[in-house]
Amino acid sequence: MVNQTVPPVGSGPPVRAAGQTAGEDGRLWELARDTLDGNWAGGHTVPSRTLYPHQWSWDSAFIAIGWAHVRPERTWSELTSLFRAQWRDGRVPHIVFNPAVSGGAYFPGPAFWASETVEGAPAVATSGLVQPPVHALAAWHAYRRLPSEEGRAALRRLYPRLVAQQRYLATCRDVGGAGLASIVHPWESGLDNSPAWDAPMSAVPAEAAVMRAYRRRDTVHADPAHRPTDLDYARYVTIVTAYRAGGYRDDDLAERHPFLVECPLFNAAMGASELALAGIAEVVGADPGPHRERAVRITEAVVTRLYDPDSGTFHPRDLRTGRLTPARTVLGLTPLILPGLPTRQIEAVLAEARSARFGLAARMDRPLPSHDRTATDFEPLRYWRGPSWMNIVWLIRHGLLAHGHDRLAAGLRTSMIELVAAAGCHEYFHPDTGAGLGSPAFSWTAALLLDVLAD
Ligand code: 2M8
Repeated sequence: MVNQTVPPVGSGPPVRAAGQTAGEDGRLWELARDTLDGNWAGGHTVPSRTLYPHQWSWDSAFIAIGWAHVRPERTWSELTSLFRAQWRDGRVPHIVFNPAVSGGAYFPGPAFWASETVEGAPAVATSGLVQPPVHALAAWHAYRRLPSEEGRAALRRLYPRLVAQQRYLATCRDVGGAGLASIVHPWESGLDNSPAWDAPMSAVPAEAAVMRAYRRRDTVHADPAHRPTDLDYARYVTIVTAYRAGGYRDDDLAERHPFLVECPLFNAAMGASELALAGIAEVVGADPGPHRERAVRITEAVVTRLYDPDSGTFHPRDLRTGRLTPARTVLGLTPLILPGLPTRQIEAVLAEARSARFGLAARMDRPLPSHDRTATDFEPLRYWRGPSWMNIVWLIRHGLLAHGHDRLAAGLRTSMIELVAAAGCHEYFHPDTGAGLGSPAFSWTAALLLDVLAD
């Protein structure tokens, strides 16, 4: 049995929404607020004006946390606009397309997804995939930061939608039948080209030539050497094409779908969100009990299905082969966000995090990488194959706090602040030098910086 007595990520005493801090922190505060303001599109925030000109699902959850510190009303607009695009089956799409932005501004755009042809999709064009369910966790964290009547009203509106989101994942996506959700595309993990997906992706039939029919837009705005490869994109397109051909239905995924994986972060987020929902349920007058029970069951399933005693860390399980994928990526550390994680796994993951692979310390000498820095396929410049990302660092920091590792959590907080102080609100950071990479004005970096500055 796992224990559930530790408060979930995002709980703790409500904190004053900081803001007017002096000196260097004040400069960073203004930079972060201005970055968010610059990306505000009226009703929602784009992750980046150039690379990602629409609304992204898990970005919006992190962004909502940042808005709570500077323009609290936008926290609730951000989440409300995202959930307005929820499908009838409960899925929250990973992209909500802004009809005012040209269809060609992002690949793959609305015409590729063709959501309007699917029954149960919303009126607005969306993708058919999902992203890690960090939304209940974000809503609860933001509310705890600044409890208000407006926040309570928003939680009352959001609660049934958040419940439907979790229900979709726990039922339609439980392809393995063990109580975990499967992702059907690397984009659903949020860590698109992580080495964690190399093994399952190598089985997806695709050739780089597939991309001759399309035009990538990301490489217009970012250095191609810092992005997924054309072969990655060929496979991304092939997997979406297969899912779309089945009307984005989930009923026979096991028989026909080329990519089916149980991801540790995705499922840890699902478990942590159940605990957040228990908190929200208390505020809105619903029963928190079933949420707590589900959190226990998900935690147990994450441990049983995704922990490898030989490596001492968590790995995704590839349902096509039944095996855990071998790479030791930062995904392996993320079950720390589960307050009920058993001591054995906490200790193992801490050892992994503190090893030369990730270098976690009370005083970090380099940023936390997204992949094992001792691995031969570690790529310090290429997206999720090495660079450091704020949202992952923020989640792991909260996991450390939930388990009482305050000094290590402080190491991550300082590292986040130092990265932005030196490089700005970049999308990701070089894991050795801290140089800024990707978009230079990236929303979740700004949002989560505000949140750690406020601590
Ligand atoms: C990245 O993913 C999108 C596809 O969803 C892309 O590369 O075009 C990822 O970093 C993902 O985690 C993120 O949500 C998205 C928008 O910031 O960009």
